Amino acid sequence: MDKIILITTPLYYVNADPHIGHAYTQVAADVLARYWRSRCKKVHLLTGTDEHGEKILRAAQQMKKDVREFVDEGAGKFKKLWETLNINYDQFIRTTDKVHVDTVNDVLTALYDKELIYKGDYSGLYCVPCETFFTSSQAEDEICQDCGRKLESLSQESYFFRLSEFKDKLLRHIEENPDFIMPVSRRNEIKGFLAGELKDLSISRLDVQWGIQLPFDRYHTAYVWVDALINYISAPGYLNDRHRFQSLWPADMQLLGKDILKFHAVIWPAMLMALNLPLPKTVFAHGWWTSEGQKMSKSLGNVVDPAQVAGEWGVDAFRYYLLRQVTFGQDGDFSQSRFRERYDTELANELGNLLSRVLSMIEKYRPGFSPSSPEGLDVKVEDALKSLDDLYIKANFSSILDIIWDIIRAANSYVEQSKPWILAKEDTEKLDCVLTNLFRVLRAVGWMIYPFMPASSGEIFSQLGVSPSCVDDIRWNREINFENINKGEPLFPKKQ
Ligand code: ME8
Repeated sequence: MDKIILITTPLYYVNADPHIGHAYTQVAADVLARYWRSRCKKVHLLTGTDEHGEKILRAAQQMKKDVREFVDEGAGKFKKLWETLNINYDQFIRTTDKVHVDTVNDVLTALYDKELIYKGDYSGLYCVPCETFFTSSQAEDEICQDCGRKLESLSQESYFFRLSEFKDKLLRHIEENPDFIMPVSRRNEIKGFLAGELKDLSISRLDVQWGIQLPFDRYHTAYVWVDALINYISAPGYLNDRHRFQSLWPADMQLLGKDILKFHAVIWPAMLMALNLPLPKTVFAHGWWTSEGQKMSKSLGNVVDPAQVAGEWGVDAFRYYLLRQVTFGQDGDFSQSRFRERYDTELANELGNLLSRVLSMIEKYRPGFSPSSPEGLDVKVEDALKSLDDLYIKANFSSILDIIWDIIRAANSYVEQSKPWILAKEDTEKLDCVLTNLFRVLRAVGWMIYPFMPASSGEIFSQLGVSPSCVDDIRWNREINFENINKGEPLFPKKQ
């Protein structure tokens, strides 16, 4: 049975409107999925929404809405945005889906039966907005270390997962699998965390009305994080379709922000170990976006709305900016002026202009010409194609875009140096060679930008009059002809 590449995103909380941070993870996941599909691999992109817990219930109550209606609306907002941003996901799971709820019940029962869950007393602090527990010594000032808000005291009976038992096994796994946590800085962070004491995890709460009741004690509700993490196996069919599950699990790439790395690199793998399931190949924690140099917040009014930016600048330009602006793994800042700068320089002037000038010259000087045996920028293109798989495995979007733009810039310089407008008068043989090389570069660039900017890639192909279906169709020595070129509107029109 062929293993399908499984790429996952976090399940986003439905209480807030989606913003640039959510779009970031989502676009990155979509770029990876599109690339591997374009390499003829089977891919499953899993995403969804996190809908249980006190935070969601409180938000619904504040809006005076029935909680079910509230979560439906919330999930709808994410789906709508993913459609706008051209996110081609394969599955959207909601933690309120029946199959998910049944799977959580099944998993918790199994862990309880294995005596990996036991009853005890929890006394400590809890952050409702982050749905995170803290001990008094972790937060002496009773302020949440993650969001800075006031913590609530909790003292109640609770069920615990024997997380502490997995500490050594986790450390060994991290040591033996350098790609398990990426980037390296995050891996070191988790190793440091695990070097300290690892306590058992409280996995249930009394008096939470909106959530999954523990199958072995209905007075208790499952901790939302335990509930939500299980989606990664409930969605592929752990409970209801073992065959499908085996073709999908383990995940190849679990993408998330650095804020929730501990849940994914400590709690989640320990749960998988407890279930005797293989661990994901890679958990990649990307960095954090701010807006114009500040933390995004409703009160500051600086929350970046992806639909609004994409409406103003175009979906592809937004997708490009997200992965171009920041090295994946590092923090980033959204700024209108930098967006404009990249749009004008890299998209309109460098890429858009290359397409437009090359097609103008072909139309003007060599309409209908079908050249043979060209030479020129071939090495750059072929080298780039060879290096892509490895860079995509590492989610190294910046290097991929660097390589593509290096080719685009080289092609623009080649136009300047070879001066086709003079060759048209003096050396038509050389002219043919130059235009052929440029056509080949554009065909390859059109293919290489596809994962990032699918619509622009389609537009380049349509203007070139080609329709490649796999990488072999755009290789340097694949035949070309100028007969079907169809110069169209600028790819990235200049904006006022
Ligand atoms: O944590 N910069 O959901 P969430 C970069 N439900 N990425 C950001 C971001 C920012 N400013 N803000 C959000 C949850 N993100 C849980 C997850 S998974 C089983 C449960 C992205 O709605 C980033 O991927 O708070 C981050 O990890 C995620 O949204 C948090 O989404």
